[in-house]
Amino acid sequence: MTYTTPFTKWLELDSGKVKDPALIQQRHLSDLKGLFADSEAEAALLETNPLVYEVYLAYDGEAQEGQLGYSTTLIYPGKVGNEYFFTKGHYHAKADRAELYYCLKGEGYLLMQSPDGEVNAQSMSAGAGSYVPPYWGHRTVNTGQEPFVFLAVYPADAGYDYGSIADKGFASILVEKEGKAELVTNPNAASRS
Ligand code: S6P
Ligand code: ZN
Repeated sequence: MTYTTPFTKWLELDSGKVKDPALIQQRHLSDLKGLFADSEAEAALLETNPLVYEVYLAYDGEAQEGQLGYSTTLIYPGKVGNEYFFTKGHYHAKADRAELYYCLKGEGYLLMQSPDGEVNAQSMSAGAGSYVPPYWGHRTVNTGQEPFVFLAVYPADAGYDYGSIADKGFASILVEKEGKAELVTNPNAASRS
């Protein structure tokens, strides 16, 4: 038996970034193509192709059962049409793996969807510790004016299943209406299923 040596990674509270990350992943709008409801607004914004979010991986737990992975995600403020910037969203490849999100900065929502289509949206701001139960697909959405930053802690063998959300989207989306975030039915979700 070999034991993993304990360690500490620093999460910089001002920036939301991890010091000495194992990996930085950047997602521009082109990486999310087809996911926003307003395809004309999406095409127009693709000309400047803004950075939508970044993931700072602290540790991947070598994808081993029993280990934990953890990372921070920074979603920048912005919208495509009236729909707020979001992460791609995924189910876990090992679907029964749960996850914990802890908000460090900004404001947004953790949008979840069960395999039978039930939608749940948790409002998050600094201090919120929101739980993603086993089997629920999850996406985060920045509904504020500043970066929305959270720590994610998850079983290292959870993995990612992006396929069904990329194909069908979430049943609900978060849009700005009269200056406020509102959860509405995704006009494209039904036509894609
Ligand atoms: C991993 C966890 C997060 C996301 C990150 C980006 O299980 O849920 O670290 O990977 O927020 O989202 P996405 O949907 O692009 O992986
Ligand atoms: Zn996850």
